[in-house]
Amino acid sequence: MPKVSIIIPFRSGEFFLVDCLESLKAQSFKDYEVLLVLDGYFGDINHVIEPYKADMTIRLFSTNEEHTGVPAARNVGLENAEGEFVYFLDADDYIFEDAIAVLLEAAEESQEDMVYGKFHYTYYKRDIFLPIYIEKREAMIAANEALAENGGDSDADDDEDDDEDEDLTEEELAELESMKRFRARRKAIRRLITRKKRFRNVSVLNKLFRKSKLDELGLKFDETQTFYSDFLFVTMFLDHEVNVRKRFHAHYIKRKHQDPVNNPALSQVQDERRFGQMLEMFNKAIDVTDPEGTVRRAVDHQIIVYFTNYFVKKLKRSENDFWREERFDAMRELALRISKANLRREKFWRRRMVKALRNGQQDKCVKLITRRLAWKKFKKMIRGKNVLNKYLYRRKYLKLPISENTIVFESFLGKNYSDSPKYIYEYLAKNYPGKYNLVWVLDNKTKLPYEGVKVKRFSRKYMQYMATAKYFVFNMRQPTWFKKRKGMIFLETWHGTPLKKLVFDLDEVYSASPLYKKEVYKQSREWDYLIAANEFSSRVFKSCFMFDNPMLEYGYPRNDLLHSPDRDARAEELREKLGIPKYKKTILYAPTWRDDEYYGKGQYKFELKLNLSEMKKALSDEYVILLRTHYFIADALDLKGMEGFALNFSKYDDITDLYLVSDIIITDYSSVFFDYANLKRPMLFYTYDLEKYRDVLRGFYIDIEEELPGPLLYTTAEVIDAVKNIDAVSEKYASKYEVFYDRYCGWEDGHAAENVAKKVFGL
Ligand code: C2G
Repeated sequence: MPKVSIIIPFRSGEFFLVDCLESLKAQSFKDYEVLLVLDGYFGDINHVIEPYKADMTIRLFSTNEEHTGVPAARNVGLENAEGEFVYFLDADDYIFEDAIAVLLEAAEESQEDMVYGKFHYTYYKRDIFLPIYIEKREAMIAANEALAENGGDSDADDDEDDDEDEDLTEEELAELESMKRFRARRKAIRRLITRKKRFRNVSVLNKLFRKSKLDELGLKFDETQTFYSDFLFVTMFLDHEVNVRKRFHAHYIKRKHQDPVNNPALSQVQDERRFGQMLEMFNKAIDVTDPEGTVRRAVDHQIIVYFTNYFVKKLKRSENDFWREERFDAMRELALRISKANLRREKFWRRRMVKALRNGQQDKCVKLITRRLAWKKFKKMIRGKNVLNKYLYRRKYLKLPISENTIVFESFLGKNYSDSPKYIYEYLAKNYPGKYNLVWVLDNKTKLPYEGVKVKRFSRKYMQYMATAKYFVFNMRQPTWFKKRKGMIFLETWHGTPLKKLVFDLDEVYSASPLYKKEVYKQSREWDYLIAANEFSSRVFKSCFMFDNPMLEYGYPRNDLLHSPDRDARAEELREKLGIPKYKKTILYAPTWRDDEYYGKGQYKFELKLNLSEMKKALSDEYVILLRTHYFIADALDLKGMEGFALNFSKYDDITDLYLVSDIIITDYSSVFFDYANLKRPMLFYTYDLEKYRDVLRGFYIDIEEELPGPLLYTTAEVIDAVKNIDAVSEKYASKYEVFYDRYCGWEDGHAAENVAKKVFGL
């Protein structure tokens, strides 16, 4: 008989399940069985679990037609579990390699009925999350140890100090023990129910239950509950005199789903039945729990929080009678069941709201929440002016009429004057002077070369234009709060041919921004046109953005200059303007950013891995190097000692100018090479972290070893060698270059801006 039965319901997402099973395979504790309960899954499960059968016992079950859903699946698991303990795990999550061992040790040590561990939430898959987290965890353990030495408790486990109990009589010891048990249970109720920000987060996961205790209590999951059966299970369990303990060194990683559009987690499902089920759940919880007990207090608190934080807001916003009548009454019925003593424990503003509800005073509820929201907004407003501007956007500017001839241009979030929006703007300004009101969102000091207005991002003027312009030409996503009004036209130029997988083509999202897929889905619905520089981009964009509107297949406006007849003359001028020594050749180094190295949202780190002093020694007689970091990079390059050899153009507006003045480009996984290829000049790829970048962080659309028209290089020495032998390198890659050029630059004819503008503005 195994010691522990691990119950995993499974419906979909084999990719997730593999990570979950990998984490079980890595467990230090081996005496467990896995009960995998299929629930409406029709794929080939054997194919997924076969590789794990040698490492663990996996028993397969499935729910039947009359009993479906996660609660039913868990009940099947409970009925068939043979272990002394049961542990619930979700197929899309994974656990630390010592999680089971840690919980079990505590459970056995002092005859616990349940031991619970800690949760972490992440979008990351296992092999990304673990190394990052382990580093953090070690620091945390060290901090906890230091704290324990100083007599603190913090988040460390509740290890009771048994030494102090040595002089006590047996009776006293028993009493002390029972007090400790009582306190541990009360703490658990607070942690596992009361303090959960949302009641739907009350969960059976990462808890090791003694099976005999569950049998004794006759506990099962409520199969009528699709959404909240965990809440009932946990409240019912804790309402009994059970022995529980926490073990925060047992880590459970809860995967947040980053594709709520195609693959929502249960908590992301919008379902009309939720409200009814919630009421039923709370009513049942009230029915079965001790009216005077701590669990009941926790349940009452969750009802109150739900009403005051969520329901009243719905009530205020909702124009439909559903919330105002039927639901209000049902909510009132429930609120009448809250115990007076428990209500007294709540904050004053909450108490008032619940009282109004209990009295059936709907208008008073709305008045109270309106006042509270206004107060909160006011507090926020006096903290930041952007909030005030956004408020004006919503309340005032959106009510102004749309300005039919205004076009707003934005490139790289207002960081510079560049990319396709720049060339579309220049085409319009040169060819249709005075016809449009041209507005640039620009945070730097660049002066517009033609007519137009400059506004700072998030300024009041900007908000006004965002609310009233008819046209928008952006190369990145618009803000999430942007409201596309009827009649507005949004041209998304995007900012490169995709090499790295994007949005809906990504299995995983590793960037810092949460809810990425949902956001992009909403935003891309608002794009009326999208530009594709080549047939490949057109195909990828349709899939990665789930984009169905017109794709403008004219090449990239930003590359027009690279095909212009006067490009050489322009390059000469630019070299002088940029201070590039006359008789030197130039290498442009333009790497991309790394998803996993950041300080905060949009603030990425960059460590220069090219050894510039070696390059200077070997190449400075003939070359200078132009350095250009990605616009997300917050780190400034340290170029001490590199004077005369390395020039930093990271803040320069438009990279197209830098392409023009360079003889060779070195990049990595940046889309810059698709554009640079238009010049047919040599390209080198310094891909020192290829495996991590391609296989772990991103995934590529193309096989770069096959397709790239230049060598992949891994050390500075290799880069120097390639530069020294650049003619031989070019010759070696000549035929690949031709194929590459046809594929990715074939549509470029120097007239993309014109063609796009004619189409979008009906010229
Ligand atoms: N860029 C730049 N300097 C760099 C890197 C990039 O000016 N050192 C500009 C180029 O115009 C490039 C664009 O930013 O084409 C996009 O940069 P990528 O490195 O390709 O990365 P990312 O911003 O993630 O965009 O489909 C394109 C993808 O979305 C990639």
